[in-house]
Amino acid sequence: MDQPTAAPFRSGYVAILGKPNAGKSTLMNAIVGEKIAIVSDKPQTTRDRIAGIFTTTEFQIVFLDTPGIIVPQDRLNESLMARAAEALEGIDVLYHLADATDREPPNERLLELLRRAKPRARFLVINKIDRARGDREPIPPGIDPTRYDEVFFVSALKRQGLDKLIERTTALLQPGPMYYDPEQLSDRDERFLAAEIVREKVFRHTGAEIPYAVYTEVAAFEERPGKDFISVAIYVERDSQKGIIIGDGGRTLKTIGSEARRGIEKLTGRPAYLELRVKLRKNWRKKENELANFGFKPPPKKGRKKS
Ligand SMILES: Nc1nc2c(ncn2[C@@H]2O[C@H](COP(=O)(O)OP(=O)(O)OP(=O)(O)O)[C@@H](O)[C@H]2O)c(=O)[nH]1
Ligand SMILES: [Mg+2]
Repeated sequence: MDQPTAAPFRSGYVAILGKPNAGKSTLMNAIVGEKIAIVSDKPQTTRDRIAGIFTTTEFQIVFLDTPGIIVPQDRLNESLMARAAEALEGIDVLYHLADATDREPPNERLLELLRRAKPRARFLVINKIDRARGDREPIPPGIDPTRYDEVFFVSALKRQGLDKLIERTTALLQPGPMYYDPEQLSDRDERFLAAEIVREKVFRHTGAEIPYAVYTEVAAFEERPGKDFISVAIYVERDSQKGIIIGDGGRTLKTIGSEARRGIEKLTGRPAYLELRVKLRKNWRKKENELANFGFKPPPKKGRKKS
């Protein structure tokens, strides 16, 4: 029987916001203890708001990983910034994640979002301290630590400083419901995550503009006895990009495929057969209807009053 004195269950939302490549997805994965969000050494890897869920018997924290904030130059990026902004609504704690080795101040759009967010607490989380030089303060220029409720120095990669960060976050949670099943680690399903895993391998095995020209989508995901059958379409915007992804004698695509299959099997815990098809969607990043087909909504119009 429950002890009458037991503390109530507590829960809350934490958004992780910062520049591209700061390590937001790495941090979320490290806390949740599972690879939820894809990670790469190239900026602008994350394209969506993705929840990672951390549950114990006493509390549940829903972490929201977001696309890295830039001053957008095209429609796709406008849409990504809108997705990041949406993640800030109704949050309890905001982590501003900054890279200890960054020598540039935050950009205008990041400052604007930091101003606009109304969390109950703001944490400045300085990441990659494993790479910071000992002879200088590892806080990037243009960031004033006194504007935050607390400051943390962590390494998401080496899992340093995370216990204290979680402890302080937990202390701020209020009594609340269990939003997700305790076994659930993400708000995204296996289909979404499988397409993301393929995109991560494209990021890893191609260079220059190719990663940004790619969109991946699951065409089939069938749980079969013995082996799941999964088919993923890799869309590119120019015909020449097809050849680069396929590679000499199909070598690049083969590597992408076998690494992605292993990643998907790790995620689902079931053996899988993975089929990849490279397809052309001419200039999809420049076309409003193609962007909409891929789920990238136009950003909300500015200056319009809410009815
Ligand atoms: N040395 C070091 N590298 C890190 C650390 N955290 C992340 N990285 C690396 O930084 C790169 C970017 O990591 P991501 O987690 O993809 O960064 P992100 O902020 O999610 O990037 P976007 O999704 O593009 O906004 C990857 O190569 C990571 O391995 C850290 O604590 N130390
Ligand atoms: Mg990311």
